[in-house]
Amino acid sequence: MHSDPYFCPMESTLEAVSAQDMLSFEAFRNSVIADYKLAIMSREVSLLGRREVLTGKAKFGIFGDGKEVAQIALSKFFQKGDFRSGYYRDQTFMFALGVANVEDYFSQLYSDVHNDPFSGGKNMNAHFASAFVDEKGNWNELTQSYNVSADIAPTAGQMMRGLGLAFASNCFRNAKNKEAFKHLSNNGNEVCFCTIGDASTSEGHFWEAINAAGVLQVPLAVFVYDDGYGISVPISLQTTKGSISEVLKGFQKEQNTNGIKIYTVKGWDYAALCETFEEGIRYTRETHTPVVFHVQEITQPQGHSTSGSHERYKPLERLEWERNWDCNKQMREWLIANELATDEVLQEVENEAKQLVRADKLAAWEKYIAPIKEKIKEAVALVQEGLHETDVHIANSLLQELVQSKEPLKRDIFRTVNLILEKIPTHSNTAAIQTFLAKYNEAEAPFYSKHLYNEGPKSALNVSVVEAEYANEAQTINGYEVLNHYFDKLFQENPKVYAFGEDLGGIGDVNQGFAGLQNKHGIDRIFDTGIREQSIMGQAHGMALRGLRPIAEIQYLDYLLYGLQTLSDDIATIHYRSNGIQSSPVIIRTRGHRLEGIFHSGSPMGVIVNALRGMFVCVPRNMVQAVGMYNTLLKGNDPALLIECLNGYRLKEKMPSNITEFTVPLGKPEILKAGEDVTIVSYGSTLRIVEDAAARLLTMGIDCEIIDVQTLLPFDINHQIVASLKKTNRILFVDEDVPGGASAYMYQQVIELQGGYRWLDVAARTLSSKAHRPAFGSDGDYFSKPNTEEIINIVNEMMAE
Ligand SMILES: Cc1ncc(C[n+]2csc(CCOP(=O)(O)OP(=O)(O)O)c2C)c(N)n1
Ligand SMILES: [Mg+2]
Repeated sequence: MHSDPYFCPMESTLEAVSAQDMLSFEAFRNSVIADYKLAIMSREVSLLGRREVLTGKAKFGIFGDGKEVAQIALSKFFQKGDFRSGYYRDQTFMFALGVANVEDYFSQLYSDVHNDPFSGGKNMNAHFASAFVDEKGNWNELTQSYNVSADIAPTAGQMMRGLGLAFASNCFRNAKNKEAFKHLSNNGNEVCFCTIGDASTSEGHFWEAINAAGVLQVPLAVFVYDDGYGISVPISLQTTKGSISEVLKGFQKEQNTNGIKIYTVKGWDYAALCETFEEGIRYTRETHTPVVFHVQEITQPQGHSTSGSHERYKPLERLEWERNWDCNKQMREWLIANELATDEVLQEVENEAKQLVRADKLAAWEKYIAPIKEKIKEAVALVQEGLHETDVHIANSLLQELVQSKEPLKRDIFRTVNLILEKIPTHSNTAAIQTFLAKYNEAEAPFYSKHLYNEGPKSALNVSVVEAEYANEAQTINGYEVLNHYFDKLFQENPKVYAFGEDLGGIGDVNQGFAGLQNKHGIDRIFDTGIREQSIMGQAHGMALRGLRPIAEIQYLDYLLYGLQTLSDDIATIHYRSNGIQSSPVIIRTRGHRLEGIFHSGSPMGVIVNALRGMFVCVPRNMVQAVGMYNTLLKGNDPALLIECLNGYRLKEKMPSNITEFTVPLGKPEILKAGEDVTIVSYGSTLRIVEDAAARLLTMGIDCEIIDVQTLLPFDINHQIVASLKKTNRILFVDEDVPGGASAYMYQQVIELQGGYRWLDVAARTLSSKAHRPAFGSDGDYFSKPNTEEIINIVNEMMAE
């Protein structure tokens, strides 16, 4: 043990004490006092953190005060290999595990891109993450670490991911080839700890996840910190009967039923918390029955965040009650009452804890500010060098503010120095100053944008192209049969691949891509889910974070909106917001574009490309192209959405012989028909309309070049489309999204980004669906979506212009 008996290593206190020591009263006492010290340290972090924001050193702060004791207790039962999917109140939990220390905490509060280990300055404070992948994108030995999935701010979003992280334990426990997963799991014994505030249980996410967990029977431990408020709105307006454990009672597991186990415990009662969590966590670890701990009577001494004060909405009696039932105060009284420590000892512990926090906070600030101050010195020297006497006053008055600022930002340097150059255009050192600014920008700007996608060996963009091969006697079969053969072979070859969704297991999906494959490859790998798109996304996300390769279905593209929050806020941002230390290579498989009816023919591609930056969006025109894209995606670490054409499953295609090997590169359009007069750019099902129109236009003497973009994210990386435009000088973008949707996106990419405007002889045009959802029936389709005649008319207009 450490020489300081109350040493609190930011590590689980139980581990610091040997099993034998634990038996001794002394060791027990020291461990409890170390816990108290950690509670005090964490409280001091909250107090000082708030002050840093109020004095201008940080932009915003949200803290875990009032939740210290509960988190110390729960951290004792968090083992190596376990996962956390939590929210912004968990600092004490993170300190107790050693995933965070005080210095790290403040580095994130200062949005220090160079020293925030959780997000590289991208995420708000108290949004934690631990490394799941190494720099090359390989999964770490997750059985050896405390695993913290990167936090998000949207309330209850963590429930979806938590469900998936827990579900992965089931996959590992049921896996036939355990050897393949040895570094990822210890026989599925890992519990996912999911923390949430009382008010956030009002979200649909909470209920969807709880229901799914009860059905699936996963090792999910949900901790509801009940402080009676969601910002200012009291629990009476949030939760039926004002109690989450009361209303959850119908989910309670009974003999011979599935369900969840529910515990209640007071957030200030250290001994009861330890006892309750020990029992519940052991139970879920062993049985995979989910547990919910309703942690009641929690307080929030500083109010919700730095954005407001709780005196505005909490009644005086509540404020008084919170002061008395503060968990740290209660723990202190409990220590004294049980003769575990005297007042003097605790005072000493408290003083020391506070000093440690202050020193670490200062160290984080110095680390953050010193390089900025260095840059200010450099800038000042460059400005003053060769400064004409008449300009001294103006330069100095601008520099003064920068030099005197206690909390200068990088942007202040750019602003001040640029202002000086604007005001002193004849400055003799202008060139050197501009070089300084450019270099500084070049050095710093990438930190704010990097890691949106994998860039190294696990980038799908670096996957080498393997052409599809066809045997002489290659069969021509239905599109869905191509997929079926493919998935069959894929599941034989790759034990990490799982597939699931509504109607995917028993009947093999609504279009038979998986028909017969559950029987062949097992119900553990190919299975049905309830109708719950959001948590299907979360289920896939958690599995992927733990090193599996899920293919999760959204039955029809129209229903992607139900899963969009998890996709957009969580999956698409995970690599970016964790600064590259976590990856979620989910493949979301869906089918869409034109078929029949308002809710089965949608193609909201503009919504998708705008919401899913950080994912790839693949729009293959047929099933062979789809297979090639699946192969490419499975070699990379980024998440992707792949939309199969609903009306393509019964079209005939030739089946490649190297079905699990050939790849279709992402971001590389394909010219489907060469032509001289006009370039038509499209994707997916609409291409068949475009091809029809082009054939008729050819008989009129107009030769169209048809380009399939193949993927919308990424889009035409090598600028092949502008090369076509250089030849034809006319361009039309066609899709079946609303006007100004993905057609406008393609237009922007080619006309602006690729500089296509320089090659236009006539105005570039877009043709999309009407602004409304598609009306029912084939005529509904004809009059709602772009049709052959419209394309012919537009091209004729363009040729006549
Ligand atoms: C989807 C969403 N809506 C609103 C917010 C703004 N917001 C942040 S925290 C919060 C209250 C959460 O209360 P509770 O779940 O009880 O957690 P507590 O902060 O009390 O610990 C709200 C409304 C958000 N972050 N996400
Ligand atoms: Mg609350």
